[in-house]
Amino acid sequence: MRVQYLGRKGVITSALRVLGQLPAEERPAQGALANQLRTEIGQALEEARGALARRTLDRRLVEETIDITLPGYPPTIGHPHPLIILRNDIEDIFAAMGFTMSLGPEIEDEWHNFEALNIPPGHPAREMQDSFYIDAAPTGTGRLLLRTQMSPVQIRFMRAQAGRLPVRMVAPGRVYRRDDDATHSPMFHQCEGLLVDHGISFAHLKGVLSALAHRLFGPSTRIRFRPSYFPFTEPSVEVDVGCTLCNGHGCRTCKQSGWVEVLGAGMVHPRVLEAGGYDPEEVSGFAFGLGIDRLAMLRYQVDDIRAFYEGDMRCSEQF
Ligand code: 2U9
Repeated sequence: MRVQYLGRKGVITSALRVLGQLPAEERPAQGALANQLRTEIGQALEEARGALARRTLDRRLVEETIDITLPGYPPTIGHPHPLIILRNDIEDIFAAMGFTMSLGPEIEDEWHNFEALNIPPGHPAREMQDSFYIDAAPTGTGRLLLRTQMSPVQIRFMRAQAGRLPVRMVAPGRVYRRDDDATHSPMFHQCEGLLVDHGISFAHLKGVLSALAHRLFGPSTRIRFRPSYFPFTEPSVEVDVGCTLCNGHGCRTCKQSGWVEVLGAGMVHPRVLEAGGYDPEEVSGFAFGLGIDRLAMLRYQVDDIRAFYEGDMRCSEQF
């Protein structure tokens, strides 16, 4: 409308331009009229422009209102790691059976990590290829290393108990070995347990480990014991559970056998009891060790241990 009336070829502009062609006596009146029209149209246009601008602003204010009463986006707060979920479950099961928890140091000495466990100098498990030794001056109890198992924690616990009975404890935690592939990580998790008292027999061991398997994998889970060897237990067994994935029919996880190995265990070796400050003529005990990572792979059907160590939230959030 501005162009139509006030533009260079607009109605008012043209009227002003032809003033000169009018008779002289008409010019002042027509000129005044045209100027008045130009002013009024100009004002009307300004008003309309202002009204449009206000309307646009009003509409934007309505459309772009932020409703502060709506719930916000929840912040990302992380998720328990599957290994920690399983470790907590194991801790709860043993706590319910009266076991105390003990953690111990991750940096150990050779005496607690090997010698006290009946693994003498020269034993292949002590080789540099298997263990992470620390570049520091040896202590009175041997070189320092990252613990390769949770057993030294139990030696420390027994010695702190100073002969008191019963010794009934579990030690869950990180252990370190020079291994790195789809089923081995240089740092992994174990839970070991120990019960020492008068008259402890292999039957007690079977009862406690059956209870563990039933609570972890369900009451119909079967377990079986196979003879084995560990320096710190005699006799020693490896413990299998009926494969929970195929119900014992055979699958990839159990290598078609229907059974998967989940634990090692045995009656504490007399020399190990002695190293802990207990008299093997007076008391006996059983011990066991399980790999938490391996158990988690089985429980959650994860076939590469590295999935647990990549720190990808999309992995943890599934459990
Ligand atoms: C003391 C006495 C005895 C702990 C034991 C095992 C058997 C065992 C392995 C399971 C899978 C380690 O992670 S793994 O490779 N452990 O088979 N551990 S008996 O025996 C002890 C410990 C402490 C004082």
